[in-house]
Amino acid sequence: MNKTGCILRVVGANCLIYAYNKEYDALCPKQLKLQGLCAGDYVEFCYDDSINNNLISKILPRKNHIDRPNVSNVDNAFIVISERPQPDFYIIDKILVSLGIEKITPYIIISKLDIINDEFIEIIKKQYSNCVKEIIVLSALNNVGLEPFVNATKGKVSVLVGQSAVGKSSLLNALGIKKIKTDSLALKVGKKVERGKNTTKNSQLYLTSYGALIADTPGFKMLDLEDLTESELTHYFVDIKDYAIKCRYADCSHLPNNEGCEVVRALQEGKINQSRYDRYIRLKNAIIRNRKKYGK
Ligand SMILES: Nc1nc2c(ncn2[C@@H]2O[C@H](COP(=O)(O)OP(=O)(O)OP(=O)(O)O)[C@@H](O)[C@H]2O)c(=O)[nH]1
Ligand SMILES: [Mg+2]
Ligand SMILES: [Zn+2]
Repeated sequence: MNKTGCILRVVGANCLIYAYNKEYDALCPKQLKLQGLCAGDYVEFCYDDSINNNLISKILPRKNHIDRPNVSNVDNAFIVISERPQPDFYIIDKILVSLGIEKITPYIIISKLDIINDEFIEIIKKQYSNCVKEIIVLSALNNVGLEPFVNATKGKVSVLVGQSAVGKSSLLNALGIKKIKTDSLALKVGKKVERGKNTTKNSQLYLTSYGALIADTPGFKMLDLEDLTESELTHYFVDIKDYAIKCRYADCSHLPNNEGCEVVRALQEGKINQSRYDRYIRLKNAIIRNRKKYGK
């Protein structure tokens, strides 16, 4: 009889499946590998006497899929940031747009609470409170503030996203997932790390004791945002979108010199964060440049 389960890991043709509160080994036929079978995929499988193993017969339709980490059916993404290595806010904004397109619920985790300044937390909150479901501040090293993360991940498929050495693997270690070694432990937070040397390689979903599936990741591959239209871009800047919709000018660029523009007014009234707005314009300009370059 067929069982249904969720892929935790694919290594060659060997898969680990989570189903009915148990883990199963199974083999994946070549044609399903070619369909890109990966962690997070729901599959049908059953025991096959001829190979003395479980065999996967079908991948069920996907809700979404991201390339790096290579995971399907992602509910939540946690963008992990800390004061060191310094966050690149332009990249964070682009990740937020990508997550919006894939309909993945965004969260921000400010990690290493034990060594960061209150001002840093304030800077993040000012910019992102209106853009993510929740901003969670925690210290994996001291086991402080983990509960909101546990609540948000319970029963869901989540990915940890963020540059190297921000503390993603440490967080999973703090949850008791022992299989993950803290890859960067040996690497000091230095130039090399800040450039983004990634040390966690494979996409795997880890099952926590409280029933969450979480992928620790080597990075995040963004979609080609430059192919978006300007209004699509605005749609995924959720803190700007509502004002843009109310703007009285059709085809408004919402640039600072547009008198009477609703976005500009919200900016002046402090309802839109200036730094977020500046990066919105920067990304919009990148889109316009790209369109000109390719004559679209
Ligand atoms: N002080 C302090 N240090 C932390 C905390 N969490 C992680 N670290 C340190 O930060 C460094 C990087 O942590 P990792 O968990 O390996 O970072 P990562 O995000 O998994 O890095 P990659 O696997 O390279 O992407 C390690 O030296 C950790 O000990 C924390 O809460 N407080
Ligand atoms: Mg890691
Ligand atoms: Zn406008």
